[in-house]
Amino acid sequence: MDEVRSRSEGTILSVLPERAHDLARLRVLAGRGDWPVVTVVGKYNHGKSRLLNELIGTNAFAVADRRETVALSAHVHEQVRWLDAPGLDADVASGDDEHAHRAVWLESDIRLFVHAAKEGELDARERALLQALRDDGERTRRQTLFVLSQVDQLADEAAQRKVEAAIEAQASGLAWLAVSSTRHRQGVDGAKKLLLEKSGILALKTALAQALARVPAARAHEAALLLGEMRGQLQRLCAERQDALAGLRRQQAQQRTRFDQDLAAVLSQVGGDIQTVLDVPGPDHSLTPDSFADQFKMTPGKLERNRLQVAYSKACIKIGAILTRHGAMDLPPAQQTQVKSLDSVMVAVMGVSVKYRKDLQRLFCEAAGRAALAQDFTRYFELSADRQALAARIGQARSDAQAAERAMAAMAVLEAGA
Ligand SMILES: Nc1nc2c(ncn2[C@@H]2O[C@H](COP(=O)(O)OP(=O)(O)OP(=O)(O)O)[C@@H](O)[C@H]2O)c(=O)[nH]1
Ligand SMILES: [Mg+2]
Repeated sequence: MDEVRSRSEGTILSVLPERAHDLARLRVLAGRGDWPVVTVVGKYNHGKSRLLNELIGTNAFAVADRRETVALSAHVHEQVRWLDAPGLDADVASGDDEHAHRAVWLESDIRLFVHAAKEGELDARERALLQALRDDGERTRRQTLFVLSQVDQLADEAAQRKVEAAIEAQASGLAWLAVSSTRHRQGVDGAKKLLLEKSGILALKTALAQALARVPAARAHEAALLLGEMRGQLQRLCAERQDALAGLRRQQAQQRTRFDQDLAAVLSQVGGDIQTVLDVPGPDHSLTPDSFADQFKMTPGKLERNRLQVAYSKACIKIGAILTRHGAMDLPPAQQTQVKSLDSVMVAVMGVSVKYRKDLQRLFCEAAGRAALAQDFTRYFELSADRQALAARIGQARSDAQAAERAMAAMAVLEAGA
């Protein structure tokens, strides 16, 4: 099943590359049996790891007075997967932010946004991230709890109110939970109820329990949302690509119809013209060969051959005009020769030699001759650069449309596994 899913993801990804993250998230969501995931997010040294330790009651995560957490570490406790993530900022090259990003955006159901009270206001980066998380919450129903940490480091309650007011001004309507891990630890160790309460950890646990209860519904909502968005996007894409393909095919057919009509018209016209030239009474002098003595004289034979040559040239010019109009004058590259003047479709089809009456008759005035000409010219028309380019575009459009259809079919696999 997993292999089928991977293949389906790849098929969709090839068409919707911008959905890579959503596909990865859907894969996480499809791990139905998995515990809800709670992660921490915030700047380094703001007390994230220690907060998690207090929440689960063991020192599962490393705590230090310096940049400590550098990779993701997870600990399952009471049917929740707690995920410790590195702090944001500092060393961009280290890849810590990538871990944090993965925890926040890919793995977690609930985010604890941790900000140390002694730092005062949120900095620009924290504000942007908090806003992104709140926006995401609106959309996906993934929850973020804002935790003001290390409040014991402030002088008094008034100082705490001041910080809270400053943050409230930065992020209106934000609900926060003020906590002190230190107080909580002291409260637990000394069994001091008042300190425990003042630590804010109990209130945070209560808020977390409520948030955890909402996770199954939130996950269902998020999966349906992402799948629905992708299906809609693919539906539009399939329709667009089918339209594009149909449009190109229509263009191809219209071009061909116009060419066929123009060619049939010109062949019938030149057939008539030539028939008139051939329909002169009397002997066919064109067949009388000239003697050496006639070299510089105008003979009936020469006159007749000239007349035929002119009629033939006129026919070629008329046909040539149609070929030019339809972009079919030049030979396909494979057929081109050293002699550029011979590299034309006219020459390839008609040849260079002067025609005699019977040749002209056969070529232009008999149905079979005209059909043969039409067939030859049409073949070169289809081989012309523009027609070949259009055929290539149609091939590409067809495979694009097929890729979108395949992605649509692959959606069903993901939907079945959601
Ligand atoms: N006074 C006081 N100090 C705290 C509190 N919480 C954490 N600290 C201290 O702050 C320092 C940093 O704590 P960590 O939990 O390691 O901080 P972090 O946010 O995980 O840091 P990184 O992993 O580097 O991102 C440690 O020395 C902690 O003991 C608190 O509530 N009060
Ligand atoms: Mg840490």
